[in-house]
Amino acid sequence: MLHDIVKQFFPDATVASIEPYGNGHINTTYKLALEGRHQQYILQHINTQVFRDPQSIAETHLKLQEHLAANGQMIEIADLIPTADGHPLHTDKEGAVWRMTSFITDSHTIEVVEKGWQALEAGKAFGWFAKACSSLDAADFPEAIKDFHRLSFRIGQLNEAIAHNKVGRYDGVKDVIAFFKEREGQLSQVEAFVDQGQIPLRVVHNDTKINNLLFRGEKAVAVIDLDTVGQGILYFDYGDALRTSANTAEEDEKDLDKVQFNMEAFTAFTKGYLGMVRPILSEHETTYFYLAPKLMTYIIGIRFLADYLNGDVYYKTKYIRHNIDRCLVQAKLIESMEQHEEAMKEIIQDALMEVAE
Ligand code: ADP
Ligand code: GN1
Ligand code: MG
Repeated sequence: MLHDIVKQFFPDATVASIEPYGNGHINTTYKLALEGRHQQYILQHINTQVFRDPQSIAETHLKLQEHLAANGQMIEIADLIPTADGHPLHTDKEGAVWRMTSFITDSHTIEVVEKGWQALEAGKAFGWFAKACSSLDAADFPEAIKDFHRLSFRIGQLNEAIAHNKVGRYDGVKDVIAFFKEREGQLSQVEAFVDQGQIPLRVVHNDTKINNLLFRGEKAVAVIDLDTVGQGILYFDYGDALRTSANTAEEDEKDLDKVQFNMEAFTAFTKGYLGMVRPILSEHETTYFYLAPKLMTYIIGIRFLADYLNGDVYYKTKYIRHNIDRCLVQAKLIESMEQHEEAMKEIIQDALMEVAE
């Protein structure tokens, strides 16, 4: 079956190997090797429950490819490989949608940042991506998923999940819900600030977790998982990247004692990121940078919680409590960030001064 899909893209090639690959939570990903070719490929079954308009994400990919190639490309993105008859995606007889991209040669992902250089490289790479996209018009890049990082929308989804209590898990997570409810007010300020137009809408990545970045040796070389690229604000990318890059443990670590917000990684990432984006920042845009990691960790935390309450219908899970384990890690990270809030503000200020000098 997978071989038939490959034929749509490479009719004359013979498959040498095709294996499930990576740790994505949304699409189904395979690494593909063809006989007689050094170049390898990534074949993905697109999750069309999540991405309702796959053609538009393919168009975004092609627009980005063109734009970044014209921007002295420091960081790569994978090439979208069309089908043999020239379509950017293949839809099979069952209606499943498939995408082929080039495998970034000799690359690997990191799940947990263990060294300062990894965080610095990640900051520079995502910062470069933001800067390179800053000349694009956000109006040409609608969100792939509406209100993807809108806090009030995500809170609404959580409230619905609580009200329906579809699979009877509510009683077991009342304390976790209370933890998130206590913090709603403070974080809502950021959304109001955005709605008042105080900070610009840009073209951003919208899913900058650390395993959406590829390393080769000690260099970050490619930004991947471009499905969510579209309108958003820099806080989304800076915050979501730190949620994972400055977590001392895995996103689903069961031993919460191992989960801390890693200030060394935070500092290195911040220097790398702000060093890149400083020239494009507008007057008010720096105001809430320090809250961005907490905002994004909160948003993803309540999305895991809502999915747990809904019976695990959105994220891929490996066992029954997987989503709640992920959620508890986000809560622990938020507590740890709160302890470091003043230091985070100072480090951001210092990084901004450093690059301004
Ligand atoms: P998902 O949306 O499910 O997260 P991704 O596009 O992030 O899917 O792909 C899942 C994983 O596959 C990535 O974390 C990475 O390990 C690997 N991967 C994806 N695209 C490439 C690529 N072009 N080159 C090398 N590895 C890739
Ligand atoms: C999903 O696709 P992936 O695994 O890189 C999700 C992100 C979440 C992340 C949490 C389209 O990212 O928003 O932050 O899981 N992507 C989508 O790990 O929902
Ligand atoms: Mg991914």
